[in-house]
Amino acid sequence: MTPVALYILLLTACNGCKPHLSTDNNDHRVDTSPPPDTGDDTGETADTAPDLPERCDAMEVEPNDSLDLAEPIAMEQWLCGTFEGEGALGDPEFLTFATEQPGWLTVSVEAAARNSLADAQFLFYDDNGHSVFIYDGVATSDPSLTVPADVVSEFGVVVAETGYLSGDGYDWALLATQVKPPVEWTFEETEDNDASDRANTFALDGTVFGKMGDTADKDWYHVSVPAGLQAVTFNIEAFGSGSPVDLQLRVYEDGVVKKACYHGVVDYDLDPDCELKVTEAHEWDVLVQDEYDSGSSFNWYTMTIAGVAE
Ligand SMILES: [Ca+2]
Ligand SMILES: [Ca+2]
Ligand SMILES: [Ca+2]
Ligand SMILES: [Ca+2]
Repeated sequence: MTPVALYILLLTACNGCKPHLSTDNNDHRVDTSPPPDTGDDTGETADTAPDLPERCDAMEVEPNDSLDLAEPIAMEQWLCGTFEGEGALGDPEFLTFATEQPGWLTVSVEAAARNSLADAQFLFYDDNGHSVFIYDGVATSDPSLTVPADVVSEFGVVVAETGYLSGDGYDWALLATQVKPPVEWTFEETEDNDASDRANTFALDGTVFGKMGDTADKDWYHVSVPAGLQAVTFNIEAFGSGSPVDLQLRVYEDGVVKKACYHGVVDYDLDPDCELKVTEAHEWDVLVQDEYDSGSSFNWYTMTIAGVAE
């Protein structure tokens, strides 16, 4: 499936899954839209730089409404634009950028943070056809994504308004930047670990780096808990550090669920964080999977399992 087809499919699938904003701009929000371009409009001088709005390094160049018209952008710069189209999908912004070295990268869109009326979302994809759809960040409607990009590649982003709304005040800003890994780990998962009898051995007090690499991926780990501890803690770091996942974790003993963890201390922390009290030695199998069975090469996590001494 092409990214465009996927994009349209996902947009269609999600139409109505969020409340639509009123198009009547009468709620007294601060209008942060860029000032009108009062410069000479020669129509030809694309290199003429208009005054940039605050915290913008460059402005989008329309039309950028399809894969064929995708706009190459520079990394490490805030690109600013406005949803202002009339089509059924509002004003999609197709953008591309290329990395120059392997590593991790973050793509962030700011709309609410800049007092925009827009609820922005984006589709992110690489040139191998892997893609992921991002609606929200952590405790904000502004979407952000941090992923490993192990090979130098071109990437694409399609930014759109969640309700396909557009007009004055529906501004957005996007930054694609290379970053240090946001997490540390002591070993990496080894597939195929999709069943408990193929579980990866997990040494207590370690941290695994794994991926929900495919749809409905199941990652099993086996951990031996020695006697003499008072508790064992399970901590997943993923969504909170920019991964596009919503994971759950289950601890099994002899095939019976001992503990199921769905989120952190607060509900909106999607990363499971829980503990099990212990009084003796145990042999446990731990299953990590996505709440919605989604998977891609971008869907990473780390999990730490640690013993708490008496
Ligand atoms: Ca636009
Ligand atoms: Ca556009
Ligand atoms: Ca996996
Ligand atoms: Ca697996």
